[in-house]
Amino acid sequence: MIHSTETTSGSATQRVIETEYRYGAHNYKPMPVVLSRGEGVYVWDVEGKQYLDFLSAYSAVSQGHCHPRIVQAMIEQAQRLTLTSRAFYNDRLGECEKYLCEYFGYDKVLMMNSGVEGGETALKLTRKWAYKVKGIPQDQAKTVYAEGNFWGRTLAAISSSTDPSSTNDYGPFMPGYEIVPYNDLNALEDLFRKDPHIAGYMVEPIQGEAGVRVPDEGYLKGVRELCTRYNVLFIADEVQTGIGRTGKRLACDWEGVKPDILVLGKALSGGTMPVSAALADDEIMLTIRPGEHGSTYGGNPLACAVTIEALRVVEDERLADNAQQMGQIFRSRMEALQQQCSLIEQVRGKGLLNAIVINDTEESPTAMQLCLNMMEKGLLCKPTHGNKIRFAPPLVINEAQMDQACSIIEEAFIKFEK
Ligand code: IF1
Repeated sequence: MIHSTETTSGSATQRVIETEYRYGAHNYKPMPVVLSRGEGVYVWDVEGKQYLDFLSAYSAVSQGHCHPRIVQAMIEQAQRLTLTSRAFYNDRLGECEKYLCEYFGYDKVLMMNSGVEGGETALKLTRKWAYKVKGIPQDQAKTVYAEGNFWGRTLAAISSSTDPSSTNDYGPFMPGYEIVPYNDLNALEDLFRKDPHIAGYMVEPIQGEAGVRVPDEGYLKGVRELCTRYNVLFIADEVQTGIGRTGKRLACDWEGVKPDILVLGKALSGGTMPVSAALADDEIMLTIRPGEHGSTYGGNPLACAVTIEALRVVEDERLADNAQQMGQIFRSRMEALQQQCSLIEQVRGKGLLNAIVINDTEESPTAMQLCLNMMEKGLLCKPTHGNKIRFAPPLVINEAQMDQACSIIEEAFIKFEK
């Protein structure tokens, strides 16, 4: 039932956990900490204890908690106009669309809210394009996904999932899907060659949920080449990897490739509200005409104001470069730790999207025990798939903070090893 550890015996924490447990659906099992404030890389719990946040709300809070410039943009816009729907124009959307298109290098953008809606938009665009441009017969279009993919929780998204905990008892699923092993260009080409009805391949440049799986160098370039050769759309899900997280503006920039459809979310709003976007050039984007797709909140003026400021912060504070540098420090410290710690099977990641794979089964409680221990020492993270721990702090982290974090992680591993 409810986790109880030394750190949660405090009554404020326990009360909140019990209320959630009583009144909230049990669709999550959070770490036993109740947060009430955040600033930069730090968060504080209801008991007043300070932590380094090494999850960043699954990479959404890249600009740091409550970034003053983003919060200010949010307040100013909130006092002026928050929502018009798309029945009317608002005076912020066009400006934000222009900024996004110029920033990422596409003709057009379609703004939505959650990341999964960005992915859904990409998929709908792909199907429209399949029928109107590629000439696939009606209802025959197929889309391909990588094994271990994660793009959200809707039925369209889980229909591509290979993780039973996402799909169990949710069927029937979306037709027209194919699964291909990740990081396997030959398998992808076999699929493309066999099936002329394939319209798109949606892929994460680094698989987040799968435990930060980094493909071989050249994979994204290979995907780009195959997609071009077989006239298949390359859809990059950069909801988690985008906007500086991996040390470049986009993870695709590491291999200098441009996807046909780019999906963004999470850090697009600096963790203040759900904002997502699908970007593409006209040949693709203009296949959707008025009335054929949308959302009440998509492209709302509040989201637009926040998005522009969130991206400006990434530029002005050179957060991608910082992610690259801090990530290098992190991985070299953890690789050194691995030398003296048989518990660590692998250290992997790029920029500030990293994971440690524990040398144990997925059922083992080791990773959770390590995370609880780090939590006690003032660092927050969470296991994924049982034996992997993801480390993804806000990109604003500085060297002293990274040093402190690495020390906490090292202590936890060394203590456990003994
Ligand atoms: C949950 C993990 C991360 C994503 C990619 C789209 C979406 C996500 C690459 C959808 C969302 C989340 C959602 C969150 C847990 C989480 C996650 F733990 F599953 F593995 F980040 F790594 N594409 N990722 O990672 O975005 O609709 O949620 O805004 O509990 O579902 P969303």
